[in-house]
Amino acid sequence: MTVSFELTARDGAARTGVIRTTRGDVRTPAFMPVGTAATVKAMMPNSVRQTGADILLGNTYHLMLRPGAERIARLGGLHRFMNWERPILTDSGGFQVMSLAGLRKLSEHGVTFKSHVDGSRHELTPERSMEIQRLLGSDIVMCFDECPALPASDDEVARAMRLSMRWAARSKEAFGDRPGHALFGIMQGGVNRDLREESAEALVNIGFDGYAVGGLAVGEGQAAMFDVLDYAPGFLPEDKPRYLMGVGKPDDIVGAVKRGIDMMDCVLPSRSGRTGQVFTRRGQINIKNARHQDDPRPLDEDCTCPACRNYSRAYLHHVFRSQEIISSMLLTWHNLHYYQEIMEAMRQAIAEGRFDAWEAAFHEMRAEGDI
Ligand code: PRF
Ligand code: ZN
Repeated sequence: MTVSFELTARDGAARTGVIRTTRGDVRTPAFMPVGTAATVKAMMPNSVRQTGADILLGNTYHLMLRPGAERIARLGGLHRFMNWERPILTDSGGFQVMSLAGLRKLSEHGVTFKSHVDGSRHELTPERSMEIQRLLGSDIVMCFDECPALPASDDEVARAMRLSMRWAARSKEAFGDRPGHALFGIMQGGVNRDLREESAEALVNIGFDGYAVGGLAVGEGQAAMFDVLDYAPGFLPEDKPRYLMGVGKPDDIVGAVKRGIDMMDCVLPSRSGRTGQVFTRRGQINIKNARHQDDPRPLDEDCTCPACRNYSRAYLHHVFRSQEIISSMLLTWHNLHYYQEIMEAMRQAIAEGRFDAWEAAFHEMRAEGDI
């Protein structure tokens, strides 16, 4: 069996459908919680599933450094290692090397770098990234690419994009033929329309099971990102999933889906859960704020997550201030639950042809303030 994608409805540029994998279906548009170090921090896997997640994201970079891809393979692969039997998509490592590792050296061959864990030296190439993602047992493998931080000159963005396209060809060659596993290409090209088009054409010529829009949410701002998303998804095949990497806030996600994106991932709901930032239908709450200390209300009256069903803002404020572990657990659960609720609402709205009305209500609810 192969990985397949079935589109079931469209509404404007927005789409809904399902990616079928040997480990289960992924309903799109999909939000993928981030499980960088073989755990979605502060959450048990069955709890992540209860929030409505169909698929998790794992990271080549972190897992190759600790505990090591060969070790995970010996222990039965990443799914078994972390006790998540559903689909896993793994990022290829280049982006994390550029944002986390020390002393990097980039060449045509790949990138050498110093581990942020213990300072040891490592190399990642398209070939080694494919090997690591195979050892992990990833269901959706990402090409090895280079993502420049913005702002960058057109020359720099073009150089990184063309290198990424040569690496995409090497990734495909090294990936080989692996029934049941998918390989996604990654478009680069910054905020330059011509470069985005050139990148899409190069990827489509190589041929992938899905296509990511990389190189966004790296400092350009939401307006510039939406400008790119107004045309970039249109350069990609209609019948393959489109994945916007590393995005974003709730309104980024809604704007991306409106423009034809099918999948996203972001650390924001889980990381914010640990820093006391809470996302709700009515906007953001910082639970650390003293105004919550006597508040008997839940975070969101209508939310059905355990944090909202069982606890007051006063309690959540108290355990956050006391640095109790349950604070991270409850706030992460709420944030992931809220993100998945947005995804489900969008899937239904698209299926019923009322995405614009849903989007207007989404923005109106947040504009009312007073949360
Ligand atoms: N490439 C890869 N991973 C990524 C990105 C990218 O461009 C981004 C950009 N937002 C996040 N994660 N491989
Ligand atoms: Zn909640």
